[in-house]
Amino acid sequence: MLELHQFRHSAFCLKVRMVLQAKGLSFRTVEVTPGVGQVAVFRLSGQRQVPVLVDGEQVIADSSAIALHLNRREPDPALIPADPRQAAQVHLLEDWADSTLAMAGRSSLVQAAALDPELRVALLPDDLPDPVRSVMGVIPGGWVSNITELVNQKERTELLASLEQLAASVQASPWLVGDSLTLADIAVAAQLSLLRFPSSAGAALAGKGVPGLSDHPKLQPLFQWRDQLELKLMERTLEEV
Ligand SMILES: N[C@@H](CCC(=O)N[C@@H](CS)C(=O)NCC(=O)O)C(=O)O
Repeated sequence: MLELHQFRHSAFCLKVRMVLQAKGLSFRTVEVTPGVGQVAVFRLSGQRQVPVLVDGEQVIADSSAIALHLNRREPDPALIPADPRQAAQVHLLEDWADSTLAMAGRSSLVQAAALDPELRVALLPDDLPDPVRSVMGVIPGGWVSNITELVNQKERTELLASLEQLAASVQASPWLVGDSLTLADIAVAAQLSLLRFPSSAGAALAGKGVPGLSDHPKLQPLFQWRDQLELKLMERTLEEV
């Protein structure tokens, strides 16, 4: 059985779960505790970040490397198009999602959580005892340890412009590249979870996110596209069971 070592609310881990679902592969998740739990991740994979996939004897770190591994292991449906032009577009979009979108999404979410105790508590791991959760909720701005985490206005404007382009694209076609699901759709949809959590994030977080973006009228088609994609992938998993 495939084993995914993850943080539940990490967008990179969501990306891998979506690839596994698209391929109809069953897997089990191992929840890693941030900090202490990463020592075991290091022993397992030689580095401390999640996601890490264990496939029999093979241990693979990094969501892009895992996606490529799974695409080779289970070629159907192909998440990377055979056509080299489309394959290049998928690669570039995935790279944009994993770098620019991931960074802007993360800093926007940290900033939103610093201002909103309820969001802060909802982001904590489920297994924390209640007294700890309530203390974490009231520490004012305790989340923002570093001023570089704060998004500046220019970054926010550029992020919004890119997201508006994507919203227009998904209104024209549900697939960002070509005419079927690719890794580009999955990588973008996964990172959007930081801006507005999908229903798979659980009741405490679903629909919550970064004010000004999660509720931006021009971005609603994009979040609806993401929700539809998540539903399609969940149905695919149920069909396989
Ligand atoms: N390039 C990596 C990024 C993975 C990543 O940033 N993982 C974060 C969680 S979202 C992590 O493990 N952070 C803990 C740390 O850096 O110590 C990928 O695509 O998998």
